[in-house]
Amino acid sequence: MGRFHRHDDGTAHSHDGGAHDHSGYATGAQRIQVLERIFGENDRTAAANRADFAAHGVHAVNVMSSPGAGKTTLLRQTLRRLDGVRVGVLEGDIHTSIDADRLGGLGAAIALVNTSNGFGGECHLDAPMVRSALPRLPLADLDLLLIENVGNLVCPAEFDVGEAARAMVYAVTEGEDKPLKYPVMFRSVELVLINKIDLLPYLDFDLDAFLTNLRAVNPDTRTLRLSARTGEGVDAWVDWLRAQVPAAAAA
Ligand SMILES: Nc1nc2c(ncn2[C@@H]2O[C@H](COP(=O)(O)OP(=O)(O)O)[C@@H](O)[C@H]2O)c(=O)[nH]1
Ligand SMILES: [Mg+2]
Repeated sequence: MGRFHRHDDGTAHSHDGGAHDHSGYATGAQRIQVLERIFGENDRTAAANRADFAAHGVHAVNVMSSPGAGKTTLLRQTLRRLDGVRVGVLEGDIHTSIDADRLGGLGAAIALVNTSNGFGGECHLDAPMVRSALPRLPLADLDLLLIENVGNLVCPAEFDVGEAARAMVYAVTEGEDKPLKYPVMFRSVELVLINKIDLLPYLDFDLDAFLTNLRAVNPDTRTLRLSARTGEGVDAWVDWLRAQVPAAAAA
């Protein structure tokens, strides 16, 4: 199902595009029915996930980015700082356990979802994949669930997995133009973590131009600047997380 994409207007298309369609669905009407079924199933399962998170008092945050922007590095820094908060990590990875292994030993319950296991090597997590991992997480004993999505600036934005909030990591090495090129992703998040600021002296990244592009597609999103490498600015992100977990904030 990763081939299909939903647009903001509710329509959808496949990766292949109209000219070379290998989907096997001959007519537009038949195709739209299939897409409606796929997204309908996803949204129903997302609602079930959301209900389970709420029932257990778990605040779920979907963390997205392109590959290599620094999600796992930031989550390592985050887990070290979240004392007093009972944290779980749902690690989405196409094939390996590399990231799940990197996050071990820091006090968080971790559940790995390989999207290639029976899911076809998907470029994103969807709600059924997240649901499949819930039995492996001690939801009753968690305050916060950090979901590391598969690295991709397109597909993850289009699948509700039942999260309460969405954040994305954006590395300054990715240039200023990506909000304009991938508006669905940038529009879908309430927080953009501008990462790798330790590299700014070596780059020609124009932060003001990036922020202008970001505002053009999402005027409401918050931004924080940080370096998951040096730890600079990470506390503000951790404060943002704590503020969303009332029990932990009070502790
Ligand atoms: N210089 C620098 N490198 C970083 C920073 N954050 C992550 N990296 C590096 O970027 C690469 C990809 O990071 P990773 O956390 O695996 O990204 P992910 O694919 O989004 O999970 C690794 O080599 C990290 O060490 C940062 O703030 N500054
Ligand atoms: Mg990672």
